[in-house]
Amino acid sequence: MDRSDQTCGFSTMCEWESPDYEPTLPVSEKSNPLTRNIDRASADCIVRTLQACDAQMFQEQTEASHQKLLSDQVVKTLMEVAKRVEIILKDPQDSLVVLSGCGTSGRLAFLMATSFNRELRKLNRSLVYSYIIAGGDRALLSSQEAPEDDPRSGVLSLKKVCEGKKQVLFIGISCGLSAPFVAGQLDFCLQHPEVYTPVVVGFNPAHQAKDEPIPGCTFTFHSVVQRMQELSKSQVAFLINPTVGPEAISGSSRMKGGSATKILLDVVLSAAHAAACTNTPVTYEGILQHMRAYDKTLDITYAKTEGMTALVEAAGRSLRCGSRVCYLGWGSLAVLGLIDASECDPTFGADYEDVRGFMSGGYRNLSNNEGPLTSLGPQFCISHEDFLRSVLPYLSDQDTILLIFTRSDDVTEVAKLARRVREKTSNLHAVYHHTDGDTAAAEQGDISNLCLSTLNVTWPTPASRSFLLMQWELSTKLLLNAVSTGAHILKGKVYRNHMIDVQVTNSKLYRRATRLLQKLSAHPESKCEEALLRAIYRVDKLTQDITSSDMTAHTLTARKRTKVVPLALVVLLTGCALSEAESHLEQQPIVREAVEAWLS
Ligand code: F1P
Repeated sequence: MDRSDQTCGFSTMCEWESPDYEPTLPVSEKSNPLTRNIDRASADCIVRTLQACDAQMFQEQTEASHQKLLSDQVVKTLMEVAKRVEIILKDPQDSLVVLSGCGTSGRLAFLMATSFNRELRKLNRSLVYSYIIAGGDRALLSSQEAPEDDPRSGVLSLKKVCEGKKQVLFIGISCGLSAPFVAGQLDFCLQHPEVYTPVVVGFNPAHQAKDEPIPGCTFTFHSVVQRMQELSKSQVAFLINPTVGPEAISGSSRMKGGSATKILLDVVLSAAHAAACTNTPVTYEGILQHMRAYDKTLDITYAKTEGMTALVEAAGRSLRCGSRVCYLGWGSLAVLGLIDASECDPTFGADYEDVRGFMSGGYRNLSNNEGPLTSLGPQFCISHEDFLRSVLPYLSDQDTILLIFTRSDDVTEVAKLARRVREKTSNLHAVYHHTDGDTAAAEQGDISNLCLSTLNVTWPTPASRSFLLMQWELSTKLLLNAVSTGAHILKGKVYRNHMIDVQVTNSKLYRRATRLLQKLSAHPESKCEEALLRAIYRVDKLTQDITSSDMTAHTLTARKRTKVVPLALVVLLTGCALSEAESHLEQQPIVREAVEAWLS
């Protein structure tokens, strides 16, 4: 494939903001004009394109555009929410701050709730944060998309964590303002204002919140957001919904949606902590400055384009030949490795063995609600010991191993593990965060000598260690998102800028898949849905049983299948039978190539 650099001309920066651009889609589902040909780009161009997409997060609001991260209204709302958290921190008795979401949003809720609780523990204060993730803790490490559609289970889990509480600040995260699980929780909060103050975080304008009926409910995400908008005038509900531009891979909210979630909530919770613990009042300027500092985080990270490109190339080579990519991390950066790896399955139809994360100390250091999950299967074995036992013996030079650590970690331990890995593969790389004031540890040189590439990220000495860690976390998220996305692009798992092998395991993904088939095949919706169902049920003719089943049944069956959308597309474009499409895709797994080869 000719991976040219043509996508790297970024002249169409704001095309997506025009009212005529994909007018039926919310911002979070639109395709980004910057990435139209990212599937054919070189590794270097992929990284630079992702940089340009991420930069859209910090674009200024213009008169015609939606509110942005740094917009006046957003900053004011962040201040108000921070003050609510401050009140709870000062009087934690019978109070709670709950962060909740599905998929990546739930994983980030977990990361922030546990990190800020850790800060409180250090100060000997009561812990006030709880997290909820749709599908429970197994969803921290694996794709559990179906519970996202279940508003009742959202409410039940909320009631459970809040039992006996008299004051709850509930922060519901849904990047697309779309998950029924979160809509149910917000609706419940609105019905019990004496206890609950709801905050919604998402990245679409309010009128673009999902308005699809939720089976068994009288509300939609849209109607909940409308009620909240009304109530936000009297500050009994809050909406934090700046737009950050379409995702680099259409709808992949794990990328900018996840990063923006982390930026916003890190800023809110840090401001509240400073106010409650060090008497530094929450101010407009303080919030704005903190947000701007994250803009610098992007600059510092992407200044390492060359190192990132080397990692994308190495990971892409591994995935292309059916080998694996492993992230071996320390501290909270390891959690970002676990998160990034867990998302490859639903996003690219990857196997859990393709990209895996491991954490020093495993569940001892993870601090998840349900404790060790190793009994659920090999996918849930996450410690470095698990890696040494079940992965290391089978490694070869084709596998890519990435060490992720900081100056604050035990560098001797990192060097020890690096030596073990190096005995099996030379394809070892490192990402190392440190400040310009740090003196290099002796072992650091050893580690670099053992690695094919080392991405040394040097940060200015910060005002606070906790802010430095948050920057390292965001930077690691950007890096790993680039590595896993870039590697899957090189493997052919992206068609133009769409996740062609997306799992069709909940209503949002089912609709997205149908839309994608319409866009790529130009056939009407009914025909596309028919092809999708044929690929899900693996039949050439749909039976009465299939057509009379509801979407939940379809998405449950799709869970057991692979390559659903690629198959449906080949069938639609060529008119061939499913079995033919299957063998064609086996010979040419890069879907764009498979389709073009057939059509020519
Ligand atoms: C939640 C989510 C995503 C995941 C996939 C399915 O989305 O689980 O995190 O990557 O797209 O949906 P949202 O509710 O935050 O929009």
